[in-house]
Amino acid sequence: MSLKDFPRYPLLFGPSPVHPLKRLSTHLGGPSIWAKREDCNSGLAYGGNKTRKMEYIVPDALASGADTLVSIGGYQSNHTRQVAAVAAKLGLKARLVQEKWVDWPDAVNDKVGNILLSRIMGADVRLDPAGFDIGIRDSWENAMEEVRSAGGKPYGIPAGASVHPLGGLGFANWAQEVADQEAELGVFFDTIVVCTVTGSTHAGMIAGFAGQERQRRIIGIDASATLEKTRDQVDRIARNTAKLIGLSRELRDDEITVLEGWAGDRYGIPVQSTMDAIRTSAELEGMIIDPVYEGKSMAGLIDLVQSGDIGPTSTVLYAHLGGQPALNAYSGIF
Ligand code: 1AC
Repeated sequence: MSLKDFPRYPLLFGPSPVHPLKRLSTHLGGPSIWAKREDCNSGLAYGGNKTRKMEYIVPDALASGADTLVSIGGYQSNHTRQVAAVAAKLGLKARLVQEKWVDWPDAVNDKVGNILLSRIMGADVRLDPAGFDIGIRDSWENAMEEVRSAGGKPYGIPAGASVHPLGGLGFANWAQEVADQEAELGVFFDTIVVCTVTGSTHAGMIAGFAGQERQRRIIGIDASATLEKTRDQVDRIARNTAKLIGLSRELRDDEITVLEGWAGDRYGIPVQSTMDAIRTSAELEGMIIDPVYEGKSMAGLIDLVQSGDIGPTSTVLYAHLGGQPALNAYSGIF
């Protein structure tokens, strides 16, 4: 079985844009830095990385005869917002468990940004006081039971669509898309930088690039602040996805890199380097990134360039995953 054998329901405009970040590259004085923009990959509620994953999950959801997508995330989950958008597009209901993953003192944290968009799209949004955890949660299983008891047919999508058996396929396909864009543009990205929390974005890339057998580093920057859980999850999903898409060898341990140092102490809480990275991207490139995911991965990228870990002759692709609607819930920091 290869990636092409999995049914895919089109939700994206097409390949997401790839473009150079010239002023950022000049500012950092070394490698050539580019971005691939999942924040403008689709017309569904500002798109994002989960929309790409949903392309491979929707066929299974439709085949199951479900009438309700049930998912989970924090109050400012990008994932649940994208599930709400896909449900609206398909004419399904969305039941969303929004846990208090981040204890953030912004009065409108549970009212603006992603959660506002989910409400506008008609999702049944329920707040839950539980804190951050990337694992499978009782609240999510209970939500599916409630849908069943009310006579509905739920289809469960775990946090970030990550531990869903098909959750890595969307980004395995991203890796193929990158290879096609490299051929068109005449570049080779020897280094990919991506934020990682629930793991399947990063893991899917690892599996997808492994099949290309070219020498490149895929650097996951941890933003979970629960490093070992994220590392284990990336490892598991990458290996599972590699098998699914028919990689003819085991992944090597050195293909799975999750770096710590930019998450701060807790998921969802920006630290100084996050804020600096957000301002740098905005002021030099007009590229808006967020305080939970991309601000942390961009802080990692900047430090890795400045320390020489990413060398001056590298060509780097920064994966923008589309987290920025959460900015509304963090206005206080600016
Ligand atoms: C953590 C999965 C995640 C979200 O938006 O809920 N990125």
